[in-house]
Amino acid sequence: MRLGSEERDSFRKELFELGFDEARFTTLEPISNTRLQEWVELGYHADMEWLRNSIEKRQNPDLVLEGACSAIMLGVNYLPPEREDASKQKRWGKYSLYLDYHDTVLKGVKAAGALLQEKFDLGPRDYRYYVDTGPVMERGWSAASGMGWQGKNGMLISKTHGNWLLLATILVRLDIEPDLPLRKKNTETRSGDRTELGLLCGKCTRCMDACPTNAIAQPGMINANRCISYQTIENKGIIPRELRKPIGTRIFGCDICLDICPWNRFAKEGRQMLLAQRYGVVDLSLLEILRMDMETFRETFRKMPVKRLKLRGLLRNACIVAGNLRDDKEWLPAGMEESEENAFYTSVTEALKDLASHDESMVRVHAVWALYRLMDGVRAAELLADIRANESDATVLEEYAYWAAC
Ligand code: B12
Ligand code: SF4
Ligand code: SF4
Repeated sequence: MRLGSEERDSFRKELFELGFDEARFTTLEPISNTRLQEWVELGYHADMEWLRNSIEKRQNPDLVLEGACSAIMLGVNYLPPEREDASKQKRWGKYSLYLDYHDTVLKGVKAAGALLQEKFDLGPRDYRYYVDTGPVMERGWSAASGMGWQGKNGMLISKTHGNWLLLATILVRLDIEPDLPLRKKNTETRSGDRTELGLLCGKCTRCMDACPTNAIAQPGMINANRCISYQTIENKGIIPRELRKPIGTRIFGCDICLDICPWNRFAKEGRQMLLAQRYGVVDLSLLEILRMDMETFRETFRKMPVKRLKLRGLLRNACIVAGNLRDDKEWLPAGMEESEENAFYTSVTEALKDLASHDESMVRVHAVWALYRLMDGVRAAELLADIRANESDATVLEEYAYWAAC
């Protein structure tokens, strides 16, 4: 059975009604270029070995669902409403200000699957769906479907929604008339490289220039080892010392190379039919986070992406933000008078001192780093003398030794 353009377009409308902001169709075939392989060979996947282990499947969708000939690429706009204190929001990756999209978007994708069965007489084994976690290159297939193109920042950028689409995929054993990929000069055609990196970026390099850790190794190629998003979300251990300062005020995720992109100017806030906002998180103060206990963590981040980081990971990230406080006052309480700043720094220092004795050595390393960044070295050494005397973990002792040698 082949789904012609009329039926396809009416199905698309139903997908919009389910809450998707984009629904595009593409034909599947093995991917001819080897960019994913090169990326992994260069070590840019950091310790995400699951990416290396699934290269073949990612390159060839037939290994994921035998006989699948089309992909339905779905996009959900997650641009939150603008707030007066927008700068606070930049501390968190925007996607983390919602209940975990893996769950909420999945509900829509399941409903789309049910529609496929009902309308086109398919069985549950005739399609497979994923939200982020499957062995499918979601950005490449979305570009192939004409939803947008992959920018130099690696993101799938849409002319309508800018950088603010979350993606989902349905691979299906149904021959669907494909949508056409984008092409330069705003025309669409089937010819040429349908997924050219940076297709509509022109000479712009804003994202590459803005990345504070130089993580964009080449246009469209992110070295995860250097990426703040990887370090603050995926890395479960110690964050390399050289990256801690450039992490700046970012506590979870990073949108710097997204925010700077001029294509966002056309984006409007999302309808949020498949997302559930938890915007209150941006109001958490640094001291509240540094002092957070397990129960509050569970309650605050229930069903949210931050939950996966666990409290110890959040404390680690908060220590880094605290250590950077003197470089950027972004996390200082709003409206704080200069005369009150000393008291604030004293409270932060006390909280960090407590974390320097935390059960987890990984938290202790970052607390020690933060105290030395915030204080004069001699005073930090004095403050930590008793704690250091009881320290036996090699990674924490290395942090002390580093500062002693400075
Ligand atoms: C691993 C991963 C990460 C890693 C690595 C990021 C990276 N750039 O590769 C880390 C942890 C750093 C990360 C960070 C983020 N991520 Co992420 N991540 C992924 C994941 C799971 C796999 C990406 C991957 O395979 N990377 C390897 C590179 C080599 O592949 P690629 O990016 O797909 O690009 C290659 C292919 O397209 C290939 N290619 C070339 N030609 C063709 C042709 C065809 C037909 C195909 C199919 C492919 C193809 O070449 C490209 C370049 O090498 C995807 C979900 C998924 N299943 O795809 C989400 C995903 C890319 N992440 C997402 C998001 C939102 C983020 C963050 C914004 C989160 C945050 N706020 O902190 C940041 C953005 C960082 C950035 N600038 O990329 C979204 C992006 C949505 C969008 N509009 O693009 C995705 C799609 C998740 C989702 N379902 O919505 N992420
Ligand atoms: S997400 Fe942040 S650290 Fe990663 S490439 Fe973009 S700007 Fe750089
Ligand atoms: S900032 Fe410029 S170079 Fe980067 S993705 Fe956007 S348009 Fe492309």
